[in-house]
Amino acid sequence: MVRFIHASDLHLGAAFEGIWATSPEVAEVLARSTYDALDAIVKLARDESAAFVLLAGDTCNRAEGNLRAHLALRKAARELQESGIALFIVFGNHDYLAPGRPDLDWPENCTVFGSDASEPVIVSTDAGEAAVFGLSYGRRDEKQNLALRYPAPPGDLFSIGLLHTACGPVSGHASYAPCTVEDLVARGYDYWALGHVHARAVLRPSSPAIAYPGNPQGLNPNETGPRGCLLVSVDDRKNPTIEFRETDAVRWCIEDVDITGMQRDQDLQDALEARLTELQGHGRPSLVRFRLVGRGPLHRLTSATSDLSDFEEHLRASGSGAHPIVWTESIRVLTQPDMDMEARRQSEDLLGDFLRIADDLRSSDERIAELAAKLAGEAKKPLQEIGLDAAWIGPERVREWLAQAEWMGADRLIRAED
Ligand SMILES: [Mn+2]
Repeated sequence: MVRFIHASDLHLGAAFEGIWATSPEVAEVLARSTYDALDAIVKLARDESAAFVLLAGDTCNRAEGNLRAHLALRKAARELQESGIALFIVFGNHDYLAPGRPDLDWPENCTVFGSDASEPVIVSTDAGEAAVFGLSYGRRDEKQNLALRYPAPPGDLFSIGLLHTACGPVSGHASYAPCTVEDLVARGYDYWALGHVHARAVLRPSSPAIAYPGNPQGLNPNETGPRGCLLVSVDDRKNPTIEFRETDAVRWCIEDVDITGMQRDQDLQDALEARLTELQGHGRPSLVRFRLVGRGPLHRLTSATSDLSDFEEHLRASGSGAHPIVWTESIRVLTQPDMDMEARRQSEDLLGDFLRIADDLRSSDERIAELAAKLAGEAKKPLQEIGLDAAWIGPERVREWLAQAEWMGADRLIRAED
């Protein structure tokens, strides 16, 4: 049985710039987290006696000016070599083969694929041989379908294609080296080790297996839950068994807190603190985005921006000195005022009209996406000035704003009625 590890999108050296300003002790833990995840991959490879490790691109966050990341990667390659484990690397859109990238010697067990036609590397293990093919990006915005350049595999060996690609329609990721599942199936390989998409996904379980392991360490508030790599065991009939293994050092999570039934400010504070204590019990640093939901009198408090940031600051101060750290990334408000909105939505008056228009807009994915694109276009420059990408404005955020606008508008119309 051949056994190997498939990982991608480590983004070694990701900087988490926004967090340094507010919470340097948290930013420090985060800045270390991608390196910790690499250590966890090396340890897993040893513990599981893997024959080789595949890194499917965006291992380093930047191609240039990121020497620390490249040195860490080479250190990992040397550690694997000491344990007799081979390493295969392709570079992606973040760590493409830029002329100014660090020029380092790699140990013998390590294959870094170039951007030209790929020759397979045959890796021999106690359990048999496998052939590994790969192509690195020669440029950041690779728009060619690289999958089509992978040659026919040698028939008898278990053959693996290592590729950084946007396979099929992917959302939330740039369409680099786009290909389809059908393109990959047609190449005749046994396993496609993909990278680029940060969410774990097994697109096909076998003949060929096609998988994204997701990133080994979550990088932002939307990359929630356990993160890691894939441990793949292949039997003598070339059937792979794919298992997920956690490698993340820090975990992002979204916690919904329901204000329904709460009467006092203290009730909310107790609920938030109880949730932080619970997370701390998990024994790993947690970065939390709270979403306040439900309906009740506390809506007035949660919709007052200054009160909310006081809450945020209080929770951050109490959590960031703790061990392990439990840090409040933000508190998002999705609460509703204390009234029967459904009844009001049916009524034939100005408030009813307003609520129905809001509801129509909210229930159309297409119009939400349109609105997000429009706002992202308008706000591109100011966002850049504070170091944010236009993609920061996505459908999820627009839905939040719409919900807030709906309740604010309803609140004012009701007060005007009174
Ligand atoms: Mn990528």
